[in-house]
Amino acid sequence: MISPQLAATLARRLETAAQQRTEIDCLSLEYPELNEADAYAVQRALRELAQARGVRVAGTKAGLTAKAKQQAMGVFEPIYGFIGADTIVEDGEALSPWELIHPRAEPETAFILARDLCGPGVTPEMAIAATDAIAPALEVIDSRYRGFSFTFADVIADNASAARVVLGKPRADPNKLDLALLGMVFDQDGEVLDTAAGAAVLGSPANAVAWLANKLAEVEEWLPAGALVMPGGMCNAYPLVANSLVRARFDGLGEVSFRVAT
Ligand code: OOG
Ligand code: MG
Repeated sequence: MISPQLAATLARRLETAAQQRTEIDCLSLEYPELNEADAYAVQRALRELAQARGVRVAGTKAGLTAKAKQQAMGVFEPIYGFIGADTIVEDGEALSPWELIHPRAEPETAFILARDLCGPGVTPEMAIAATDAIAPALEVIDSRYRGFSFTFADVIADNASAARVVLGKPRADPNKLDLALLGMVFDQDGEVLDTAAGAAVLGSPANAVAWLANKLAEVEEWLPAGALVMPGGMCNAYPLVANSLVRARFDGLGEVSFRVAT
């Protein structure tokens, strides 16, 4: 296990890369022995740095929960990261790509929890029962690593490439949706980029939320009431193009969009 000092040093390296918008080499190049537990220790140190800047943690994201995403990134296991309240963007707002390094957008169905969800033993049914509402969302991911390329440990340390969450205004009762069958069309200026159904995400996004609660239990953490939970992108992520309108429409749920500033 890496020392708390090294975890803090590596977290500062990632934080500086994000703040200065400069790509860095993968941590695994210098520390090839970095394992999953080490990487989550770096991520927690990164979260502490954000909290020390006054950032509130608004929720948790799961990532690499869809086969399309796993294949695109060459990492075949789900991961998680934290969502800083300062990274949440309102539906319809413009997003400045120059604040980020090489941002990409991906559609997700956001969960807003009514009650704590604490593993182990959380089932998808329990995840739905603890959910207040589902909202359409677009996550903007941005790797701090050169060429948006990384190992499993690298991407965990880099807070699962978290950068922005564009949270849609519509809200739906999870009991009124068939989450596995929920169809989605992802477009840029009306041109279809990709399509998917909820089942792309571990069979159902509710499975991803249950996985997340159970995974967090390994480090005695949980998903608290009021948290925003992102279950993972339903299809590939696409690079932001200046001055375009990025939109995702969900069957029975509504849509979310943002404009990419020039
Ligand atoms: C890792 C983050 C993945 C998702 O929804 O799958 C993620 C990455 O692809 O850079 O947020
Ligand atoms: Mg995502």
